[in-house]
Amino acid sequence: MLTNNKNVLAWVDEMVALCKPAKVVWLDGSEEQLQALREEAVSTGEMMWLNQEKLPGCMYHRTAVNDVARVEDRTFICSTKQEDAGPTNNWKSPQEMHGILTPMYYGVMEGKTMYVIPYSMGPIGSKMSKVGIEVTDSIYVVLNMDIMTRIGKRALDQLGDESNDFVRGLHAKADLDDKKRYIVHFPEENSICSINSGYGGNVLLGKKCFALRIASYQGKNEGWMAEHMLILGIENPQGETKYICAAFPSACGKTNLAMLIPPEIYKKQGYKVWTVGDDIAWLRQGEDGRLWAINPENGFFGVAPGTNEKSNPNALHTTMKGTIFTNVAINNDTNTVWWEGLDKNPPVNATEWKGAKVNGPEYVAAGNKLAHPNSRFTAPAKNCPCVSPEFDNPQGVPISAIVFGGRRAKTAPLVYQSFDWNHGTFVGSIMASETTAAAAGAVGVVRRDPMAMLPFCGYNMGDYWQHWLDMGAKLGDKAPKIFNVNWFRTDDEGHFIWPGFGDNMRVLMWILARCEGKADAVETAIGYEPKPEDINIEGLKDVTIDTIKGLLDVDADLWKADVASIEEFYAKFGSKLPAEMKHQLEALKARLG
Ligand code: GTP
Ligand code: SPV
Ligand code: MN
Repeated sequence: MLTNNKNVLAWVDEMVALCKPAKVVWLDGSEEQLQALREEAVSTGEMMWLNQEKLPGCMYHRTAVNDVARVEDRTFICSTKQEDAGPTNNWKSPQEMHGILTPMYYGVMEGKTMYVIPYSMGPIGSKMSKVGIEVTDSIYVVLNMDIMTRIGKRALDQLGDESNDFVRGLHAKADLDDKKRYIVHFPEENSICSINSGYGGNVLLGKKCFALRIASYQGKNEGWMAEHMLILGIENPQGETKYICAAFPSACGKTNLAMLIPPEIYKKQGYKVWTVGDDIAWLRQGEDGRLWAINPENGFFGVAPGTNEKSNPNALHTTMKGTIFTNVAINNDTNTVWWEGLDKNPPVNATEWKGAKVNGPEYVAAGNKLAHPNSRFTAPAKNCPCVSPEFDNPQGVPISAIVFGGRRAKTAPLVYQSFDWNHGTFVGSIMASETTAAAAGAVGVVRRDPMAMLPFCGYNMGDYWQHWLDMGAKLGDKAPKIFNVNWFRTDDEGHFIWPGFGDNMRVLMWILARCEGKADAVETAIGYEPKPEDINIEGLKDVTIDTIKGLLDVDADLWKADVASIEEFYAKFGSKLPAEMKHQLEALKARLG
């Protein structure tokens, strides 16, 4: 027995009685147990070993073809009152939803093994960490949770023998029937139910389900924040490190920014970049009054396509051992992996992500993709060449700046700073971005995605904005400064104008200079912008000061059109829209003239 905690034991008994597995296995976190599970998954064909010389410890998994991304239309927040889920979430009453789910789970694990995974979100021993238990019938889930969280006895020890403060997660693959797929959160019951999926964000219940949807609700009640944010540190030549959090929607560049390689001009001066997190931040006011962040995760569940030696060498190196690849393509000559954007040489002897053997170059030339656009790697954070020395620090790191951003072909400029925290909250609330392959549905459609939390806020988004305002009031003059960036402006031919990736550091340097009161700004209708000459373009080939001027241009007509769409969006929240947000919108309108 791994624990004497009666609450845990009683809940697991209840799950066993419901799902009726043939066998129950508790994950203790030992390497022997995990290795035996890897071998078992290989023996059943659920997973495959990759080339163990080139990619030691790395494995491959293919999901069902209908099960490759998060499913927002099948995701529910089941609070007692519908208004507590709000207009941006699907809702059913807990009673009705349990009525739907319970029969689906009844006997769902007959003849199978139930794995009980105790895990900690956040470093063991941190006051900011929280424990969850996930039960699942999938070894793939177990092995991913082992990389993404801190699993095993240490998590149960952290919980202790008495506490009932753990998030209950029930996952069953069932038939992988997408019509019966449900990703359901009961914030008031501290529980999550997932069924009929085997894809990451739907089934690794510590991640989006707990660390964002349930945790955002807990954060509102307990006075802290759970955000869809990367955390990175920039160390200056004097050895001082400043930390930035950034919220971008799914597949909009968090992993890439978190692991960026400084451009030569900064590298040679001695600047370094450290990765604390690439997807989720939990933020709390520290004793010193500042805002401190931990990364609740222990690994990276990153987008594979587009990752290469030039765009993100740190991510690439992170995936070279102990990594699980999902839905990428296989090079059958070497038993290694390939995806669009890795290099220009698709393998000739390839297996595409759905499992068909194809001639890679011909297949790609015919307009097909070898890897699924949302194919991913699950890699241990400790592999990352630039993982922060503070990664496991139970105190977290102090945050100087919060950055919002999305994919916008026009409207949003390269960077601007909010006038203050409340205006910054407004800036976050009006974020809009083109949809990506990270969620099922159309790609490239602009939608409002406040704080990059549209699919992840576990309660009414209006209350969430109020919580942001309340946090700002608490932080006072110690609050981080808030900025907005856009790496994705395009020219008339649809090409990205800004080089992005490592060169994004040039923008972060202006942001940090602003935080330290060392850079000037120009006041515009939407916020403070850099003087074009304050974005360092030294060493950039195709970028001139005029390019920067263009990237910073604020088109009043586009913004007026945006205001109309913001008004429409805000109207959905009725009386839940904080008065302050209305004032902010009116003030923007006035400034636009
Ligand atoms: P999730 O894990 O889904 O939350 O995504 P993420 O925000 O971590 O996105 P990620 O860093 O994996 O980037 C997704 C895609 O955006 C990749 O295809 C990248 O190549 C592309 N991308 C990232 N940064 C930039 C950038 O600065 N410029 C351009 N043009 N593309 C970028
Ligand atoms: C995202 O979609 O924002 C992700 C991947 O980070 S998933 O875990 O699938 O949600
Ligand atoms: Mn994400």
